[in-house]
Amino acid sequence: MNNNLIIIGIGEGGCKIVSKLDEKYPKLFIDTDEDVIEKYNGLRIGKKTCGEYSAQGDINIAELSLIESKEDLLSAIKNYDEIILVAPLGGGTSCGTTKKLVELIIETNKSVKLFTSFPFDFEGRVRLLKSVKTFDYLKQFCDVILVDKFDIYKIRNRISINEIFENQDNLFIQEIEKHCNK
Ligand SMILES: Nc1nc2c(ncn2[C@@H]2O[C@H](COP(=O)(O)OP(=O)(O)OP(=O)(O)O)[C@@H](O)[C@H]2O)c(=O)[nH]1
Ligand SMILES: [Mg+2]
Repeated sequence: MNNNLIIIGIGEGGCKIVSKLDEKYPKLFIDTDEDVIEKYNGLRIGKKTCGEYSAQGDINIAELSLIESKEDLLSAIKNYDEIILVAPLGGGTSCGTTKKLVELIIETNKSVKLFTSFPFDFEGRVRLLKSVKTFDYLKQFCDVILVDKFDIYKIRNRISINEIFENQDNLFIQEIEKHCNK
């Protein structure tokens, strides 16, 4: 493991996954959503841009939020030279903030890798379209590790959405651990 590595969860899904990773990793939780930030003791971005709300699915709002909080982010990552981002795509924050954060990190000449996933079919086409556009953009600029989607058809019994995401979290954790233990 690189001693100068930090793992950053972006958006609600990303923060939840990172919260489950081993405590030995330095971590940062970022979101536009005040409740999520309170839960994970993270950094709320875009206070002025979002007001009392979060980006609520809006990629542009999430991009502006990161721009608003650029200095806070730069200061949070200044002592690290390898940045691992964890952001399942589909949300406003996970797409918009990740785009702008990758651009920002590249400007600092630090190394950046993104662990991500596409939304499940049951989440609908709007989320999928946002994710595909964001994915295509991001892979031009950084290493993107696309975590396989948990195969819900493998399970014979009925499974709740929470259980699906718990399984998906485990797939993320395995991939991230594999990378960090190299
Ligand atoms: N692995 C995992 N993925 C999740 C979880 N919750 C949501 N996701 C995935 O993450 C994508 C983005 O959802 P969120 O993280 O809630 O979105 P957000 O980034 O907070 O975006 P906004 O709320 O729109 O600002 C979804 O489309 C899901 O595919 C979770 O608990 N675990
Ligand atoms: Mg959210």
